[in-house]
Amino acid sequence: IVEAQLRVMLNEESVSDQPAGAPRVGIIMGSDSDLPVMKDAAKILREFDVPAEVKIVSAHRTPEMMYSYALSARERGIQVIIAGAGGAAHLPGMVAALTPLPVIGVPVRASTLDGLDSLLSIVQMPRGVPVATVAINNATNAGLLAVRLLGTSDIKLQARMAQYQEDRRDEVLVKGERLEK
Ligand code: RP5
Repeated sequence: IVEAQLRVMLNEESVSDQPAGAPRVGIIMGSDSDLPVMKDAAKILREFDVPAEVKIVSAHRTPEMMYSYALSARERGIQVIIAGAGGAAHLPGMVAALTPLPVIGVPVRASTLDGLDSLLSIVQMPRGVPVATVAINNATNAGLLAVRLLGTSDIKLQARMAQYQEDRRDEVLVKGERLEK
């Protein structure tokens, strides 16, 4: 269901279809209410033709599923996990505790505390269990960081990231030139 919801969201923004192949990145989130934020990670991965899977896995509501997801991810070929959650956002940290894969945490602004609760829940991991935490609601950066991590052993992907950075730089320069005119 979440994949279908995601397709609808991404098609609205005319993004290309899911790239073929076994998923290399697992995008998980605590609730379907996180999808409007987390879709941005999927969008980036599609842009870079990195196959990804998207699932709802809750640390609190489906703890058994979280456990089996984290324990099986590596043997299924997943190389990076992006985990988004809001409020008492335990999902990224719990998953990081269960897998040797790199975990990127996305604090989702989901409550009356403006996302600060999610940010602190995700970023304040104890020594020994790292989660690479991006800014509140910044699933785009989570997608980009996943591409960079994969790029350390995939030179084609790394070259595409370098091109992406050049394109962003050019965009800024063009905007600057327009302002000066
Ligand atoms: C967390 O609680 C989810 O990650 C979500 O951000 C938040 C609220 O979930 P819902 O009540 O909208 O399902 O587990």
